[in-house]
This record gives sequence, structure tokens and C-alpha cells, in this order.
Amino acid sequence: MTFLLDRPAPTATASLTLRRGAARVLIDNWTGTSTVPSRTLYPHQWSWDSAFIAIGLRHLSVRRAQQELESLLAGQWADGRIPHIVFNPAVPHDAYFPSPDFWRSSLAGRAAGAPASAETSGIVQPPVHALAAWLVHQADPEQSRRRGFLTRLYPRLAAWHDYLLTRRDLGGGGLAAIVHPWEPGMDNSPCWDQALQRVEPAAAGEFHRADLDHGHPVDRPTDLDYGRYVRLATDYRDAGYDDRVARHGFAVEDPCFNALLIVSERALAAMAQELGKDPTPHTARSEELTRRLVTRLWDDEAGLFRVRDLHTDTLVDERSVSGLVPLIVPHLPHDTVQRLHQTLDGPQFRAPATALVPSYDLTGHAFDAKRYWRGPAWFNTAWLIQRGLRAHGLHDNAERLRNGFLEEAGRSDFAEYVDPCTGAARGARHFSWTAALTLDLLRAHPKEPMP
Ligand code: 9WN
Repeated sequence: MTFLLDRPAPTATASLTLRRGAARVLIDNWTGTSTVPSRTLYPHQWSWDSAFIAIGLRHLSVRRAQQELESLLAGQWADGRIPHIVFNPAVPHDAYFPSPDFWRSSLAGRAAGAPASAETSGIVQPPVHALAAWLVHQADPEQSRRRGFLTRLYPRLAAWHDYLLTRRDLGGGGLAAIVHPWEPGMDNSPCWDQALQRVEPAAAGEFHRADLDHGHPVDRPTDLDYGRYVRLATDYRDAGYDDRVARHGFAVEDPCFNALLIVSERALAAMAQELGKDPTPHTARSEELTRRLVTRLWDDEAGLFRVRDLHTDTLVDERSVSGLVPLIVPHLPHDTVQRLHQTLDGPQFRAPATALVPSYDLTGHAFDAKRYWRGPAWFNTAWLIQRGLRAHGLHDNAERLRNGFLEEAGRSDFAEYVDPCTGAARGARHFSWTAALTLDLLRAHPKEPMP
């Protein structure tokens, strides 16, 4: 595997050390067909993790980055959904909960189109995949064309977006809804607390939490929250994972999820163009989605986007990093960008010990510096926001965030997240997307065009 380390190196010694460390994490977490987020805590393939990982892997091996995305798509369902986990059959069932025997995808999901050849979960994660595929293509367009990479991926990614915008437009407002707190990838955010109150938790004795075998209880969700996650997943499974018949006890529109859909729709337009197809349906869709995002989720008073709870059809009164990620959308109204920029720089999100962005309002009633997604700062959201700042010409801020990212990634040994008040590393170490996005920030040209 040393060939991966032998590519031209950045000049500064510190960058070289960081690059080697990040490459080592990705090499160690590679299973032969894909990359685990963490060897201990997350021993299978996760959907949005693989997209972020591919964005970094392209700087080490374009071939491997392509394989990362294609192995994930081997788990795609016939209805278009890309499942949030594709299970590795070689990993024992008790290594992660919920395991394949909980989801029973090939059986319970058969009518919805779950593959017979792979066991997967039945829920989804944010659609970063088309953006990732386009960035992987751009890393070596010649090789990508020769291998027919986009020819294979484009129809699958288009089907994925179609699933989200047809089966998942549960609010009828033209945005994709999520039906489980694991779907936005920010599982434990206070943004879900109100909606989760309505969910009757599964009894603690009905399941065993494998996450506590590796993760610290103060970092992880409570047992009560886990009981609710299990109830929601069980109900969805028992409805055959069919969004037309499932009575979703939890249904919200999330700004980060939909912003990533917009950017990925733009990436589909770029792919269509590259493949000699008509890109306009994708550009039109991304423009329409941008209008819907602003109309349905923007809160001008708060200066950020909010989550909409579809059971009450109201905006949830919490401020989270999800509401800042839409900075990544290129055609946001100018005033909206200004307000987001102010909020990012204000007391709610300017962390004392790190340039990274806390996952939740530092002054909020539910802020917790350690428990994941209730305060800690994550590297994937920082990567997205610095990209958004750059897209809107806010280069100084983007550069500050990039430098903060690289410093924290190295100092924390590529942690899953850090305490925004002390900078202490939290969660898993040698976490794959932290390493992958480090490689991207070390190598990507700051002026790399947005799709
Ligand atoms: C549940 C793998 C995943 C990330 C999520 C993160 C965490 C899983 C868990 O780990 O979620 O999907 O068991 O906590 O919240 O964003 O994709 O890294």
C-alpha cells in the first residue's frame, strides 16, 4: 500500500506529516472494497461517510475513490434509495447495533427493491454522493472516461435524487423529508428532541447497544433516545420500508440534507453535460429546490435555516450547524449569505478553543460540549462551510476555517469530533472522513470550481 504515500508531497514538513498520517488512516480503514468510518465504532460502510471519504481518496488513488462509491451503490435499492449502511458480511453481528438481523433488508425490503445480494439498513443519509462522484471524476477525467465511471454512476445517482424528491416529499413543499434521526447524519441533535417526544421508546431490554462497547457514554446518545431510534426503525421495517404506506412517527425537513441535494443536483447537471445529455432538468431542479429551501426553512430573525417539523408544520426553535451548511448553495440570495456569515461569526457559533463550527448553538439550552451532535465540532461540516464561504467569495473566512481544520485534525489524531470549548478530541480516533477531508484541504486548489 505504500504506493499511496509516494505521490508528490506538499512543501511544508508539517503538511507532509499530516498528509502521511491521513493517508495511513485511510489505508488502515480500507477493507478491500470500501472504507470503514472507524475500525472499532463503525465497522461497516456508511453512506455519507463514503462520499466524504471518496473526496479525499481521489488524492491518493482515483481508482480506489471510484471503488468506494461503486461499492456503496451495489447496495442501492430498486426504488432508488441509497441505504445508510451497507453491511460487511465478514463482520460479526454483535460488532454493531442495529445489525443486519435487525434491518432484515433483503426480506422486509424486498417489495421496496432491496438487493438480494447485500444486507443493508433501510433508511438513508444526506445526498453528498453526486458531488463526490463529480469531484472524483475531475481528479482524472481521462481515466474516468476510459473506465466509463460517470456512465455507470449518473443513472444511479439520478434515480437516488428521484427517490428523495418523489417518495420523500412528505410535506408536499418540494423538499426531501427525513424519517429517522440517523438520516440527516446528525443523529443526536437537539433539533430532533421535540419531534422525538411523540415517539414511544422501545424497551431497553429489546436491544443491546454495541456503541457503548467502544464509545464513552457521555459522548453517545442516552438510552431513552436509543429506544426511540429503535422504535422508529422497527415501525419503518414493519411497513416494508415503503414510504407510501409507512406512517412516519418522525418526519422533518432538514436544511443540511436539502442543501446537499441542491449541490448534488448541480453536480448531476455537470455530469449530464460531460456525457452529452441535457443538463437543464438538473439546473432547473436545483434552482427550484433553492427557492423551496429559502421559502420553507429560512428564518431571517435567527439568521440561519431551521428544521421544519412536518407533524406541526412549524420551524423548530433550535439553532444548529445544519442551518449554516446551506452556505454551500451557490445561488442563495445575497442578503441570506450576509446573515449566515454574521451568524457564523457571532456568539452562537464562534467557539472559544477551535476555529471549527460547533454542531449546536454555544448559548443554547441543550448545548453539551461532549455529547455528539449536541455541541461538539465536526470536520465534515467545517469542510462544507469553508467550501460555501469560498463559493460566496468570503476567502479570508474560508482560509481561517481551513487552517483551523488542519490544525485540529492533526492535533486530535483525526478524531471524529472535538470539544469546541477546550479543543479536546472526542469520539473515535483515526476517523476516516476527518482524514479524507484533511487530504482534500491539503491538496485541493482553493479556486476549484463549484459544480
Ligand atoms: C448511526 C458513521 C456514522 C455517521 C453519522 C454519525 C454516526 C451512527 C451511530 O456515525 O452515526 O448512523 O451509530 O452513531 O452520527 O453521521 O455517518 O460514521
